[in-house]
Amino acid sequence: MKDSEIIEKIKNAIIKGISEEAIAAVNTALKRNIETNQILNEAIISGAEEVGLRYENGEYFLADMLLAADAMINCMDVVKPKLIEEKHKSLGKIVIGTPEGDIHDIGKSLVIALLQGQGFDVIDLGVDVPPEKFVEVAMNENPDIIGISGLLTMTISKMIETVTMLKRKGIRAKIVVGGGILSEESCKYIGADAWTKDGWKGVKLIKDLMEAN
Ligand code: B12
Repeated sequence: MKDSEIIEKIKNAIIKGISEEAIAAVNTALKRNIETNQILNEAIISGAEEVGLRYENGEYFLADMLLAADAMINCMDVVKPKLIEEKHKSLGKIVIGTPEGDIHDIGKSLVIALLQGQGFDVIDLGVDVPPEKFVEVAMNENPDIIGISGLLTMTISKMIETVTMLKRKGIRAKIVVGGGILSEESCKYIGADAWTKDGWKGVKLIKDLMEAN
């Protein structure tokens, strides 16, 4: 089987929500030394995006989507040890979470895997994180970057509250917001330093922000 076929196999198994098939294909890919970045980007992220689209189009129901999310997370668990083994020295520390009121965590999990794969230390605050929690952890951990993953327009106000509180407390970390609903305009409105709706672009702009520091 060609490498591209194994990648397709992982992606299709995620889309179908068949964890065992997806895990077996990821293990094959790792044995064949297919790059972890390729597995993440072309199979796992690409599969997650396709599932999101199908759900939005009404082609998929909640149960289909949750099975697919499970398969994706199971695949990431298989890839993670390899990602950690590959990283040599820490590129920086990132605290990340979704704003209060928002429980979408598929994109956050993916971007965390990408960041860890590139050598960042990531502290995951999880979902539905109140502004005070971001501040508390930022004060204790002194991260280089704070990431907020937001998928709901109605929680933009919470992102603003979080950024305002972080700045008021004198936190100097750069703030990056990510998520499918964001735009240049909403980033300015939130008061963040950068924004993205693409995981890889996010990793690149985080690296750029670190260099500019
Ligand atoms: C899956 C999903 C759900 C799942 C979430 C499961 C889970 N565990 O995450 C469930 C069913 C629970 C759900 C619930 C709801 N959802 Co929903 N959901 C989606 C859906 C279909 C896919 C989101 C997704 O996972 N995309 C795939 C990932 C990979 O993309 P992503 O998140 O953008 O992440 C990428 C980048 O943005 C980036 N990134 C993400 N975060 C970060 C952070 C940083 C720092 C960086 C650098 C990068 C980065 O990296 C990722 C990889 O490239 C979207 C529609 C869509 N197509 O996006 C709606 C959507 C987000 N949901 C929506 C809504 C309205 C809801 C509900 C309110 C529905 C309801 N009426 O109950 C609830 C809200 C629940 C809550 N309180 O949070 C709306 C939001 C609309 C809006 N503008 O506000 C959307 C857009 C659907 C729509 N078109 O109406 N949802």
